[in-house]
Amino acid sequence: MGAAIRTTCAYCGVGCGIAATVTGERSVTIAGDTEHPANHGRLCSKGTHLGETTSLEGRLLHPEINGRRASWDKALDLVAKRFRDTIARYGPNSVAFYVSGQLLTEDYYVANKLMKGFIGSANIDTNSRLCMSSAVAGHQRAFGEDVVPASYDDLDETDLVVLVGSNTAWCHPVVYQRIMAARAERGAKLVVIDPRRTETCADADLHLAIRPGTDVALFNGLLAHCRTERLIDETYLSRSVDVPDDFWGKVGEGGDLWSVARTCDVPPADLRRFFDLFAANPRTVTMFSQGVNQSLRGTDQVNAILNVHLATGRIGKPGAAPFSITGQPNAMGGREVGGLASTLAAHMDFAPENVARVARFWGSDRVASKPGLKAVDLFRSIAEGRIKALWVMATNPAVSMPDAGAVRDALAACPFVVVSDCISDTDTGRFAHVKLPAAGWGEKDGTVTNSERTISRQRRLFDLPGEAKPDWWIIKEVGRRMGWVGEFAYSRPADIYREHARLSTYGNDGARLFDIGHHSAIGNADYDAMGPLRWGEKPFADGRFPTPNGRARLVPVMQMTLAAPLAKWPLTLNTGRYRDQWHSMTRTGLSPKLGTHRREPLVEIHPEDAAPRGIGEGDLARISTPQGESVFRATLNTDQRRGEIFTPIHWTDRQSTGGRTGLLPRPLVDPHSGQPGFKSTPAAACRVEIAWRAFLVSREEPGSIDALWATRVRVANGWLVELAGEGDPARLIRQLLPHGERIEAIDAVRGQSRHAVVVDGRLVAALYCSRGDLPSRDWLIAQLDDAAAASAIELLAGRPARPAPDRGPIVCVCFDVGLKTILATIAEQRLTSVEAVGGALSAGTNCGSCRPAIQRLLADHKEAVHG
Ligand SMILES: Nc1nc2c(c(=O)[nH]1)N[C@H]1C(S)=C(S)[C@@H](COP(=O)(O)OP(=O)(O)OC[C@H]3O[C@@H](n4cnc5c(=O)[nH]c(N)nc54)[C@H](O)[C@@H]3O)O[C@H]1N2
Ligand SMILES: Nc1nc2c(c(=O)[nH]1)N[C@H]1C(S)=C(S)[C@@H](COP(=O)(O)OP(=O)(O)OC[C@H]3O[C@@H](n4cnc5c(=O)[nH]c(N)nc54)[C@H](O)[C@@H]3O)O[C@H]1N2
Ligand code: SF4
Ligand SMILES: [Mo]
Repeated sequence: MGAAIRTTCAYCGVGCGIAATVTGERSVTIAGDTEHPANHGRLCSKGTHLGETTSLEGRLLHPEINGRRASWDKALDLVAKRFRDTIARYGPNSVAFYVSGQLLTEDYYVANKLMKGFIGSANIDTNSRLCMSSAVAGHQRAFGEDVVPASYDDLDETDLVVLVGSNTAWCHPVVYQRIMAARAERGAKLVVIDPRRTETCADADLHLAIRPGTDVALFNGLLAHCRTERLIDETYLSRSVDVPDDFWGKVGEGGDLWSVARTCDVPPADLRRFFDLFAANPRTVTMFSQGVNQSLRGTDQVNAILNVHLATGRIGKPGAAPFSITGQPNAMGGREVGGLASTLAAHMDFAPENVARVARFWGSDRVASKPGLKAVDLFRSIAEGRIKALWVMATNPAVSMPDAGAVRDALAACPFVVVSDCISDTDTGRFAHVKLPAAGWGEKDGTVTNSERTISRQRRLFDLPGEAKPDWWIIKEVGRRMGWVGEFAYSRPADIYREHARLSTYGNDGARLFDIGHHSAIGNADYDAMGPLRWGEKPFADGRFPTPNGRARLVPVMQMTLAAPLAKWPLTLNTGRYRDQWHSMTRTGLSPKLGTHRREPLVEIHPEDAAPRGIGEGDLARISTPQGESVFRATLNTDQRRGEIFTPIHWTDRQSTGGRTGLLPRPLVDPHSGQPGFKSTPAAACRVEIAWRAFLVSREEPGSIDALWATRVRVANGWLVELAGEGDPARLIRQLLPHGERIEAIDAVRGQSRHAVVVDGRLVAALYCSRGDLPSRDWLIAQLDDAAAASAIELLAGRPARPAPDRGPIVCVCFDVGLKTILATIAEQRLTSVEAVGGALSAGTNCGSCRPAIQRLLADHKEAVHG
């Protein structure tokens, strides 16, 4: 066992530092890096369980051409040739790259340079278009440059945190823990603005469950209130901010408290409380993410927030800032290299002087001179046959693009599709002519930049498996084979990082804040040893902004009138994330621990919307939109607003039959940023009539399942598949059960059957099918353990002869503590704090991701007891 290697978490934009100790060929123990400024040693459930995802299960280990293994030489030559030929025949805009905030900065830089610098097209867009392009566009409009003027330190110094459209407790858990610490230590206040009551609201002072899409009205209302209350910082405005002539007239319209409350559909007293909290606490951090960005008016919503901060001078000061928090581990690094189709490179746009500068720097006379196609338009162009060769890297657009069905059609129609991924069978990979095996987390080496502009190293822990190669290597090899040998002569990530640093400072006489010129000549050893480093220490602290006149701008934005619901599509579909899964589950889906938090994709629906549709708790519901339909298990709760439903984005074709969200959202985008409005799609819901339901517990992962509904997650020693269908399940059951000794009980009259398959005394699979209830899954899953020794009678009963108490769904995945256990202990021991629950059960004392859930259980209990 070697010394711990310092690296950065694979997942979210918090960018936590990890101390990883390699313990075997593909095994590693993970601890938080106590010296990393992003987390000071903390990790959430996903980071904590990274060690469960480093096996080679499901990995793509060799290049493939048309599904057959091929050598790297053949595959790279083919990619270079097809791109070259397509460009020769149809011009540079007939090809495209679709890349990702999950590439390292070095990978991203090379991809951007190849497309914009040498192919000569800006048709390189990234999944960050779906994620934060509205924040980028909002920053550019207000500040002149895409700079996030906040850092996590601000959370330690602020008196008020406003979370807008952000389920921080689940999606940025370590930042959430930092907010909790600020509350405990300094009494900082917390306001959450989200149409849903999420776990992030568990410990909030105030939750405003606004009508979706009314954030502009809310923040314009707040601004008008600030004006009435004389909270506008006139000195700051006159020194640092341009205010358009008609600004106050425009944003003040409809600004009285009652009409804002009506538009946002919140109690006026709650709104008043928010305004008062804002007035009382000049040190305010407003943190926002997808509830703001993923909207047809995302950019305006961003500017509505920025306006309030600029007008009250709450920016560039300790504890006061608007804070767009990034999603992916290197979303920010992608913005720095300029990987969006709408930017050129190193925070430069396509102004002629920038194009000339970058052309000089890269030594190319073909640098793209205008923006390329943004993601939704890019896939539409593929469908229309205008783009004829596409290279997808580190993203799964067949799942994550809006109207994913149409995206699949486009991929199927595209004459040449290359997919670089570490996983062999992804929904997008199924459309690839060439698949290239990329190095994954723990194998690659380079840098990422997190939400607060801190650049950290990801370091290699394992040897490259099979023939996998780092993305930067793959891209530069294609560049060289397309004819640009000297321009892509990198032999290590440090070579690329130095060039990236030089470009950031090249001809940059302070015009761009992004400048890491001090790393232009960093040596290989220093790069290897590099610690975390934040660029732009305190942006805008001097009241100067990177615009031509040095002043920021207030942008007059207006609340758009919301369309009335359509008769055929009376509901609004909101989509988002689960705490313990990451996007299309290619990696978190490998972890049994992470599989315990949510085992199925659920549709959350208000009881009063469910009742008239005959949908009950646990029923299957079909959600349809004009784009497509999918099936989810219904869960009824009043955390949802009436008229709104919520589904998770994680399950794919690979993981399910039927339970996919990606097919549903409409492909409409924000006019400024091109970001899709994923959070509100007109939808309908109905109950699905099923003849039977079943579940399968199995050591081996089953192949694709031909049932009405089947969704799977990883469990300890195997898989759990939930199934439901019409007609007679007998044939499907035969297909799903592996060979071995069968123990069976079939009750045809009651429509029940139970099957267990045993090989050498070990349970290899169990399938329970019924018209009604099914036994608990947990005990059966535990029987996959080699040490388990259940009798045939117990296996058929689906429970032990002397049953242990039912723990309920697992809340704390680190210590396997169930909901029912926690509730019982709270009641028995009269516990009143998360700490006390931790003391009694250990729950919440490791990674802390479940602390908001425990908080919520305590609150529910208190309500139940005190009425
Ligand atoms: N566990 C986990 N963590 C992740 C990820 C993951 O896949 N899993 N992905 C990472 C990535 S890439 C990203 S981008 C982030 C996303 O992080 P978040 O933005 O926190 O996550 P989401 O669940 O997409 O949506 C946030 C909230 O926006 C709310 N919302 C919907 N409509 C509106 C509206 O009109 N106004 C307001 N104010 N709110 C609205 C939704 O109800 C939802 O609760 O998470 C990152 N972290
Ligand atoms: N309905 C709806 N849709 C959404 C969203 C939503 O809220 N609602 N959110 C959107 C947002 S914010 C985002 S960020 C996207 C995310 O959507 P995607 O980017 O499609 O999601 P991932 O599953 O993370 O895809 C990453 C892929 O890269 C692979 N990979 C991992 N590491 C590497 C590597 O180092 N190299 C290579 N070459 N491959 C690698 C993984 O195996 C995986 O297949 O989804 C968007 N789509
Ligand atoms: S908050 Fe969790 S997922 Fe995000 S970087 Fe930290 S450990 Fe990783
Ligand atoms: Mo994202």
